[in-house]
Amino acid sequence: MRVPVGIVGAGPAGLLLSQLLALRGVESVVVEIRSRAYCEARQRAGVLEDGSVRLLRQADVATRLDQLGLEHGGIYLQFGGERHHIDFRELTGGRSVTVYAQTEVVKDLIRQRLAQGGVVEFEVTDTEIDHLDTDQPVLRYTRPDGTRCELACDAIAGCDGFHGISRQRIPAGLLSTTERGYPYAWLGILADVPPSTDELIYAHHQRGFALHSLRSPALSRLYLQVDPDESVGNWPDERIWDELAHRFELPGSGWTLRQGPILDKSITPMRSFVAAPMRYGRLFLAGDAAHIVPPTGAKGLNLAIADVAVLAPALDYLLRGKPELADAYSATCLDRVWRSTHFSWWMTTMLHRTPGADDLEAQLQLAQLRYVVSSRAAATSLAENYTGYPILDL
Ligand code: RFL
Ligand code: PHB
Repeated sequence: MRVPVGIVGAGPAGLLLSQLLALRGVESVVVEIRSRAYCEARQRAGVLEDGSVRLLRQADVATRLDQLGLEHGGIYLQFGGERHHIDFRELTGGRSVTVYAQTEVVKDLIRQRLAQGGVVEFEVTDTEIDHLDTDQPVLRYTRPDGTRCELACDAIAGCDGFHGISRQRIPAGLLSTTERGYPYAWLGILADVPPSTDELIYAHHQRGFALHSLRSPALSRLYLQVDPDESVGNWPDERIWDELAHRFELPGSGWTLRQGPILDKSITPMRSFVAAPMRYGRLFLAGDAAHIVPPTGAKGLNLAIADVAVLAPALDYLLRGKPELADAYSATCLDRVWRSTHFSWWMTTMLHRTPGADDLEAQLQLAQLRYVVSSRAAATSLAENYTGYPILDL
């Protein structure tokens, strides 16, 4: 079978690429190793930049986002027993972010692709990509019923996340990778309790970082810094709530953390990773397949969306014999990727406790935090980075 674009992975990058291509009249097939239910339930990101929201609207997948997304005009930074508001709207001339779960973005995209006759093959096995140095790369996979399929493509998009197969297909000598692991992880919970805050709280604490986020007026999402080799089994619900309450405590303020049933619990390692170039012949990498940022700056999902906003027109033109945008794809994306990599590293190292670090480090973090909340220039820099950089219009 022939298809113009084969897409590996039905995460936000692969699904949105398929949708953006469809709007340009370019057909694609998305193949995914997991089930639809699994993809729609995997708890991950929650913060969309303005540019991401605009792009999802242009892609015709924002009806629920516009109904249920919660616009947020700032964050709190908490340290040394004080909580400070950073007002994004005021600092950036009106920019904000929207809290809307990645699970919902994925549900919206899957529903729209299938309703419009798009092909998304779930629960495939043995995905292979081949003939990448020709103009006719091949995507092979096995359907759940055992049928082996082979697609002759004009281009393949590797949107299969950090652990996927696509990046591995780029010859080692042609790919440079830059990586750092951090000596901590995040224990994340989804809790059936209304948020205890009107804006996200990023808290620096001697015992480690904590983040209070949310999913809806009725659901809270919270994170705790834990050791990288920590297991969920060591964290019964009561221990999690005690630790969260301690790290968010504001003596004398009357503020308390509401507690409720924990619906989901998981531990995420933290790393910065960039692979370059994001292209080899007719294979194009997008999203986590090419780069990972620690979640502290809320950039991973937004980067995946920004990549495919560049990739869709690049592929459309490439297929019509105009390779200029495809040739510029990697460099165009890497600019934003490195800016987000720096911002995420900066937020992460400013807010987390490094095990074994000396007192100088903690004092430097506090000095930086005091600077951010007292200097308009420093606060504006944080606000500008957090709310994001412009995304290409379709
Ligand atoms: P995904 O979502 O990992 O999707 C890749 C898909 O490819 C499939 N796959 C394969 N399919 C076929 N054949 C194979 N051989 C395959 N191998 C893998 C996988 O099953 C999967 O379905 O990557 P994508 O699309 O690039 O999207 C990236 C985002 O998921 C990620 O960057 C964000 O979730 C990161 N992130 C955050 N980003 C933000 O912008 N804002 C946030 O607030 C934010 N918070 C977070 C986060 C990530 C977290 N975790 C758990 C990593 C919070 C957390 C806790
Ligand atoms: C989330 O809501 O999951 C979230 C929010 C902000 C972050 C990371 C994750 O920096």
